[in-house]
Amino acid sequence: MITLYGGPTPNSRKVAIAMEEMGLTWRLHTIDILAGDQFAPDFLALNPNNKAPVIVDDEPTGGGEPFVLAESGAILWYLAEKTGRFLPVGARERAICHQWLMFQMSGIGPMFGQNAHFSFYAKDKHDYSIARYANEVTRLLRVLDGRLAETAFMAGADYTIADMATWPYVARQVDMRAAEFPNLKRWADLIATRPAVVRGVEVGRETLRKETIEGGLSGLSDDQRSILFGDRQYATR
Ligand SMILES: N[C@@H](CCC(=O)N[C@@H](CS)C(=O)NCC(=O)O)C(=O)O
Repeated sequence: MITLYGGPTPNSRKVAIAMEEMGLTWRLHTIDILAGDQFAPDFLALNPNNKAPVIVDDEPTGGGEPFVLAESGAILWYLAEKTGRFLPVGARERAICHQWLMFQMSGIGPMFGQNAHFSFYAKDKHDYSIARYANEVTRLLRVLDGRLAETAFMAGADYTIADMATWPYVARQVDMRAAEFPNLKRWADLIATRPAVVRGVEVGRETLRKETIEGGLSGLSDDQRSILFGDRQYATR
């Protein structure tokens, strides 16, 4: 059994989708990041970086004690190696899959995150920061659209963990910008129909809050701001 510590956020969805795709048995341990669950001592013992997702695998590859792993990209890679699925076999193809997974982890994830922060969550609107990250989002979508003009999926002909990592971040953007990014639209629509994806995106749905972009964005309370972006986030522990 694998326990996923996470909630209804893009990074946890990547992992839920992967486990559904791979036919793994798993359960959710909800981490409600707007309530500050990520600072609970039990969670910090799993990930001192106070971020979800984290998995605990009771039957880890190679045996031994339950295995704890953080960072969604590392988790996807571990699960793909554990099951031998959604990872190309040849060395070059595998490296290309890794390349696109890193493109998500180092580009799309952080830049989309900062874009959401400065465009929506920040109380003080700062034009330069808004433009900087909006431009990065558009640039990254353009790169991905170009790649998907050449190949069916990000790593090549087959659906892999690189697609699972990226889809939860870009699906909504692509819906709103379909005319600009037709190749991305084709790819996103195809992935959206996969039964494992339909199940995976539901992870933690019951704790989805209207305060978040995902939930409709009604605005964060002062406590929630402190937890995510303020005193609580940056307190020395
Ligand atoms: N690089 C990490 C990022 C994880 C991350 O930012 N998680 C967010 C939710 S999507 C979180 O737990 N935030 C809580 C906090 O910042 O206190 C990964 O890919 O797993």
